[in-house]
Amino acid sequence: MTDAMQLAVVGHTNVGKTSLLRTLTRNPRFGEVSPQHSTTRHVERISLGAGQQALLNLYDTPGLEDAMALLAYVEQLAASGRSLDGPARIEQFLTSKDAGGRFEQEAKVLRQLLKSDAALYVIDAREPVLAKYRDELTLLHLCGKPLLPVLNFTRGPDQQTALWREALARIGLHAVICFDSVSPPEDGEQGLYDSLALLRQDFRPQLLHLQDWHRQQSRQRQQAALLQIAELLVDVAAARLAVKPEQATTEQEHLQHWVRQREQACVARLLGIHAFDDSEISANDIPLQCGRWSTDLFSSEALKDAGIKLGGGAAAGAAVGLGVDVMTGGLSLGMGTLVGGLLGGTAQWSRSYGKRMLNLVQGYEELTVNDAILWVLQARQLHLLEALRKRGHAARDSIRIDLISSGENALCAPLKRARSQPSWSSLTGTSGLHESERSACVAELATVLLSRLEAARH
Ligand SMILES: Nc1nc2c(ncn2[C@@H]2O[C@H](COP(=O)(O)OP(=O)(O)OP(=O)(O)O)[C@@H](O)[C@H]2O)c(=O)[nH]1
Ligand SMILES: [Mg+2]
Repeated sequence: MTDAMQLAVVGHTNVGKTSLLRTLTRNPRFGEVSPQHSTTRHVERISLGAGQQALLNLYDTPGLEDAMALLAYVEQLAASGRSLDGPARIEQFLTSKDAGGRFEQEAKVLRQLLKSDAALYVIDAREPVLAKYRDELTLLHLCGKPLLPVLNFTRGPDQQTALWREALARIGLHAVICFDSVSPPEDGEQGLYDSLALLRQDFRPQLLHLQDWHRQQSRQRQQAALLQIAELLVDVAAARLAVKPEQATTEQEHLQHWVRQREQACVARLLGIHAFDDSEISANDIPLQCGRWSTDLFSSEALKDAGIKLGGGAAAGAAVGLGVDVMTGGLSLGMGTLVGGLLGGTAQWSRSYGKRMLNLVQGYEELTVNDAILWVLQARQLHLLEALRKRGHAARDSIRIDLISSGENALCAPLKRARSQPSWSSLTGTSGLHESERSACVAELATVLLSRLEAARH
């Protein structure tokens, strides 16, 4: 078994060290994050690895506050004795009285760095390159460990990335990573591990392994999420309630309520798959509120958000607040077809349609969820999936979703198939929930959804 790489995360106070660790480990509950200075008071470890094997141990450290004073102190200690190299000077400081006193926080950082294989030096890229940061870097350099500067807060308008790159290059730090912990770049982790592997070739196998593991995890998350969305859509497309005309209004509300809850369950599962906690999202406004959509599914806003034009047909029906199609024997199918069907259908045909035909003949109406609503559900869930994929686990604001037109509004083949299988819906049937044709339909739909996602990404 190979040894895990030990990586310290260091830097000035309040630059986002703990936030970076939350994003790198996809753990929104790691450590404490706040806008106050000196939030992290102790070194804390968190590991990344494939299965049981830790490949990378990351160490969160307290923020450096007064590097200027500490550097002067270290220089003064060195001047009073024999000449020592950098790490020996830091060791000398760590055994001094002040390492347990006024420089206690700084001592924790330097002690951890001496024990580590390398460090990420986190920078708030909105800050100018001040003397205090140069002193921090001089002190950290004394430990003799490779430093990889990570520019955080790079998504804002007032960042000084170019100035930082220039200043870092002047002290020999040429490999610099831009990694905003709230909106990390696509493949940001891969770039970070590539740079670390250049700084520490001896840990290259662990870092390559970690990259593979990350890619695999990301594929698994996507597949699990697409299957959840496909389950939702099949469940809703297949739902079919047979009601007496006088119960139609109440049952319509019942159907809408069930669909809303079913959508919420899918949102919760997508958040879970991506390790986001819905209580963490309580500060959200638009469009997710406390993990719930703020726009009602059965509203014209939801249709517009999903890029559905409010023309005629299904979309217009959904827009006036129904979202439910009502089918009656006389309206949707000729009586002759119905009766002929009942008499002459095959066993398979009778199972799918026989009961429905009987319902219609016996004066029942059938309620189904409108095509436009299915389309809104699909668009909302796919957009949510994309937003979650790009969201850092340090993010504390609302989940923002860029709703774009989803192209054609026609139902794909697996959904059309689900339409005629009421027993596939958890609302109206239980008998068909575990049928292999249903599972095949869900899997096929997940593949269609993946191709739609990939087309939208390009
Ligand atoms: N917008 C934005 N905010 C961030 C980012 N990174 C951190 N923050 C915020 O900055 C503040 C400080 O973040 P922390 O992660 O606590 O910083 P730290 O470096 O660990 O701070 P100390 O432990 O006090 O040294 C928090 O309010 C974070 O939410 C970022 O990339 N973008
Ligand atoms: Mg911290």
